[in-house]
Amino acid sequence: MNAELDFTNCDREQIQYAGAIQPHGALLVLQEPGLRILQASANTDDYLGLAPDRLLGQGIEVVLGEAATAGLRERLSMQRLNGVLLRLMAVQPLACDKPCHLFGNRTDDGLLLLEFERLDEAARVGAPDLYQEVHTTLQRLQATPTLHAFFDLAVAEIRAITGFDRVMAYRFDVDGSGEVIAESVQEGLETYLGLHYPAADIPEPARRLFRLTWLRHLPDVDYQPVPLLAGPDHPGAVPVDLSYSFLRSVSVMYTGYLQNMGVKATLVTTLLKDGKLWGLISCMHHAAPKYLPYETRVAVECLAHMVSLLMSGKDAEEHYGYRLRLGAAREQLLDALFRNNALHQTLIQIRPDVLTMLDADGVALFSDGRLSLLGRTPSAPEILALADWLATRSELSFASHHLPLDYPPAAAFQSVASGLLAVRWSHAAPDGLMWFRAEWQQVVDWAGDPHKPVEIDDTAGEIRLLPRTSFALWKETVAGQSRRWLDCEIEHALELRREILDFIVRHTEHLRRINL
Ligand code: BLA
Repeated sequence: MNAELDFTNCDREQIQYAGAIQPHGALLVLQEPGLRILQASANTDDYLGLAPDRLLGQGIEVVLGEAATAGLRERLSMQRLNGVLLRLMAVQPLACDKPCHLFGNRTDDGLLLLEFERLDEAARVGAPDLYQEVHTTLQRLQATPTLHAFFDLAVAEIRAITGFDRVMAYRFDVDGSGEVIAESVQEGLETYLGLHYPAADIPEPARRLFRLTWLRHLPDVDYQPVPLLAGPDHPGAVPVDLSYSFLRSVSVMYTGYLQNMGVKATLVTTLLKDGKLWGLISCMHHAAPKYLPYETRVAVECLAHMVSLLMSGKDAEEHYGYRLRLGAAREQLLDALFRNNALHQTLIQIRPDVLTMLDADGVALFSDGRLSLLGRTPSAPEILALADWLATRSELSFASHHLPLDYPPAAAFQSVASGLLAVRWSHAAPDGLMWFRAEWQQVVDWAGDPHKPVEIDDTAGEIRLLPRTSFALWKETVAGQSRRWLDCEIEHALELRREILDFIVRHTEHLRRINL
């Protein structure tokens, strides 16, 4: 066993260059503007009625005929696809009696990828009902009273629409690990609600794709990958970037992982908040492979977009009262500040002080060479060293609910300050405010041992990473962490900083005038 094995291996797999697709469609790689076929998936016969050797080197007309090719050219000229996967049109391949959806995207290397998926007549007929259902769901989502109820409803509705036997909302933590925060699961299956998964389970290349494509579908975990073939005039053809392809063959690390979990099919959509990756909706099917037609996928994608947009509002709504209280307390504090003309005295000694208004355990004010403390805080030398460290950072604000991870000396005082919310007045000096939160000894349920995300198989004479096979509940007491800082608390700290700065500037000006 190699003790030095590096789990970032998973972060290095170039999953976009898979060189193969899943079998629920066919893919052609073309060169523009001639639309000559450079590569074809080995299964084109199944969807287009022509084997790859009859396509490679030919123009797309052999598949679509002249009229449909003219239509395709027109659509392509209207759309600079910019990578984004687009449904272009429904087509009837000349050599096949079944119609297809045709999707397209352009790679950064200027290649055109065309993907063909069989058109599902029943899904097309059912689409209007489905869109009505999405509409009703949106209205119901808007009416949910809390973020918790919002996600419970979102996963239940997506399960109703898709028929997957498990649908989860998964939220990322800052370190890349994550937690199942809502779940709708078929009776009889064990629940994953509340389980935490380590960052290594979803490596960086997969996260990159989450931002590019909103929806990824794996209808059959046990599928046989279909290779991409190149023509004889293109020996050793360059690997094609399949980042936007919906048919891309996925990593064996992922399929192995799902097989270990007893999962037969998945559908994963992205959740963004303020443009950043926030979480996922992950759908799993345990009973059998499960293919979701294009019409249903669009409905889920639309819901995922709406969930992303609405959840920020829900989050804000949920803390509305607290936000109002923070605002009112800030106003009172500033009034007092301008009346007293004394920063330390006002912020620390007069009620409401900077601590009572914000949910924290201690506060430190460092200004004009003076340090004032209130509540439970680290010692004065520890705070001054921390202020010096903060002053080396380019940002004027800092929020962490695991300070010892960001600043290792904090391990010495983590029981009183595992959480830190800090603002500095300026880049010129370490002066500013720090709120502390005590360590929150919480028990976290991990699905498997997060320190051992893979098992190692060296039986074949080579060391290979295998997805973990044990999903036994593994409990870890998380040390060195506090409750998270809410967005409204961070905003409050920033607003207070701006107002205090305003006070300092006016106060200095006032003193200057007096001394003139
Ligand atoms: C991909 N792993 C993924 C994806 C998810 C997870 C959601 C993206 C799938 C997609 O885009 O369709 C993991 N799914 C989860 C988790 C939950 C869930 C945690 O529902 C929790 C509820 N996987 C491992 C380990 C490695 C690994 C140890 O567990 C590597 C050593 C690799 N996972 C891995 C790879 C991918 C992946 C390489 C990308 C697959 C691909 O798109 O090609």
